[in-house]
Amino acid sequence: MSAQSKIEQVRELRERGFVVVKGLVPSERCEAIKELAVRQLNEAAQPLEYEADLRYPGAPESKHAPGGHTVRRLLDAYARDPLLREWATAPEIKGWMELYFGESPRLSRAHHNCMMTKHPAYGSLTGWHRDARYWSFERDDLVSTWLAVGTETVRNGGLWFVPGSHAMTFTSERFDAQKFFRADLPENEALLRTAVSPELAPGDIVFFHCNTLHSAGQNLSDEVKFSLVFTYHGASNVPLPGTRSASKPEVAV
Ligand SMILES: O=C(O)CCC(=O)C(=O)O
Repeated sequence: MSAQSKIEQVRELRERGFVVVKGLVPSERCEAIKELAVRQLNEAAQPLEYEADLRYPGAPESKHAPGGHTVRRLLDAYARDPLLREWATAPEIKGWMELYFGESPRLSRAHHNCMMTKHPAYGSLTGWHRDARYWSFERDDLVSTWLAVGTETVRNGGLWFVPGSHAMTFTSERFDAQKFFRADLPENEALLRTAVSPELAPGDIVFFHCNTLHSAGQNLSDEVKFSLVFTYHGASNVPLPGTRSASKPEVAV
């Protein structure tokens, strides 16, 4: 367990836009989660999102191309298995989110809510972005938990974050049409040089804000990388009616 207190972790999240908490999930639980993920991936248990659906750089051109059925996400993790549901609503997560939001937390089933799978072949890289780009809530104040089910490093496509970027304002020209932060602009490039990629061990969690700029490379190892990701917000920060954010019932954690 991290030596940092929960209060310090929340403070770091507020200041930097992300915080790594080491060893939050015990190794037996992490192994059970991995076993489940490997089984569900092998069974191609629906609902799934394929790399070919998104076509980020490195993904197959279509589902008919070689590697066309490479899975990017095992969707709706909350409904997949009690093991995942229990983690999503675990007392340690509830307590953490209560401290951050200062009110009862809600889990969004419309965003993230998935087991990310990054494959060595045909796994794509994800450009710089803010998760809030397509999310619609009263306030851009949501926090995601990224559980490293196995080791995550730059080599196998671990996350990169720009410290402090959650609190920065940018004009719209600094993003492209898909709302990716443009790495080709000199003023963006200078900021992106400050990015860091925390190495994660199995059971480590990254808590990150929905406006924190982040990206991830391709998986250059020879094993699939699994990461379990959920998103939370305070009860008063409701999804806007009629949007994708309001398309699934939320969970009172
Ligand atoms: O693992 C990746 O490629 C990045 C995933 C990500 O940032 C996202 O889905 O928002």
